[in-house]
Amino acid sequence: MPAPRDRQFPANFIWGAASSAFQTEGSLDVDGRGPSIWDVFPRERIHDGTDASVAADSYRRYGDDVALLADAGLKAYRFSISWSRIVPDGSGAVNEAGLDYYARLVDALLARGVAPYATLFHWDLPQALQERGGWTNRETAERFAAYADLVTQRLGDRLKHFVVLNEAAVHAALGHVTGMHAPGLTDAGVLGPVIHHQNLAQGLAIQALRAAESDLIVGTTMALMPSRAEGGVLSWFNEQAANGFDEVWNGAFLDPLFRGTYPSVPQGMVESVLRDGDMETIRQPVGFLGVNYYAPSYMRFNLFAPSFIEPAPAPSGTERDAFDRHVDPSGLYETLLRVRDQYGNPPVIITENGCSDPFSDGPAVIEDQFRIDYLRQHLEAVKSAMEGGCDIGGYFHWTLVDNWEWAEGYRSKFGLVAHNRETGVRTEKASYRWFSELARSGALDGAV
Ligand code: GCO
Repeated sequence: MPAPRDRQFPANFIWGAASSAFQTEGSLDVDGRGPSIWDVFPRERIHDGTDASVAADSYRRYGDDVALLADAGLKAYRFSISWSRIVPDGSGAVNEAGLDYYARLVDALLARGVAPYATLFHWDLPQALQERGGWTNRETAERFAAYADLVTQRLGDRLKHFVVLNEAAVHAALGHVTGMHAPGLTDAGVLGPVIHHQNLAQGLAIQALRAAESDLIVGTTMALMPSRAEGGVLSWFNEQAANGFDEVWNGAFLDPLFRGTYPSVPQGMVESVLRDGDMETIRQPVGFLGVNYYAPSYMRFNLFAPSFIEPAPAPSGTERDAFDRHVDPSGLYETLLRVRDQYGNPPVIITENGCSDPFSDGPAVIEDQFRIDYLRQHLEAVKSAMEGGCDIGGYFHWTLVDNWEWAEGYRSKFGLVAHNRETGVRTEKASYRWFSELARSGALDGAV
């Protein structure tokens, strides 16, 4: 990866922060919200045995979040809308109180000059839809489009930026194959249908959004990562494994959206649910592609693993974060160039990037130099990619306030700001101040 030629981001580059409803809002039982798949996911499968009933308490303290964003000079906030706050059973009656919450949040952001970017689905499917098969059921895609239409009808006069889906690959694989996430299934046989119905939902929703308001900027977000093969004597086999994984993890979402086709491995997995016309529905122009990046993956061949593919450890000696993820900004650079070269150089926004404190049930690390270092390295990769011609318009840090990290519960903390769940006090970390200076000046400090 080349070093950036200079360290100044353009003046119109969008600096923001990202979050999601279930991880952040808390107040799960108020104002008519219906249960989602994460509400019923067993507590025993959360590492610290917690639930998200408090989270960052943002349902009640969203005003504090808005002040933190605006005071930092951030120009945008990516949050997600909880489907089950708005349509508690996934289809049918609309819950006005749920819509009101998001209207208040959007208005508060706009009043402070922070552009709202709303993700429509960040993994918290209404439980009532799961009981009808969730994403294995084609109907869920239609219900999603109806919900997306409702949101734009009601908020689209003020809310102009949408991220349709968040990381469909993670939801498909961790929720339906490994069982680490809700709905907690361990059935590789449903992977194809879950992938395809999310893609279809996305296509239908993009069409609905565009029909409802013509001036919306509609994107979608993917968890893109290079799939690298373990070396050694089996390296040829490992390459095949890594390529197969890449087709399912990255290609199964990029190719349908930008080319209207599936790569060969996922094609075989979706065939049973693919209908005439689906690929035309899925292939849609987007205002931007959201790229979430944390680390590359390493894969290898194993004769005894399902589909002969299993994760491999990162090469020894590489730096790791608290998740044991390999800290490797070159994977971000490589991903951005791939999008440039293979998918027609669409406008891109980095919709998530960041790192966790070391896992701990104790308080957050306030002097978080490791986070500043991580961000600086990854932003160098972004800048180098821009200098290489990638059309990258913004960078959203994951996340603003420490929140509830899915199966890790509260023991993983990604925020620029700490949150004391007993007192509600939010404490700015060193990274908050650093990121704020960057957002104001656009100048990445430190030597190249
Ligand atoms: C994602 C996840 C986030 C996680 C983050 C850190 O979109 O990847 O949505 O919810 O909190 O990735 O692991």
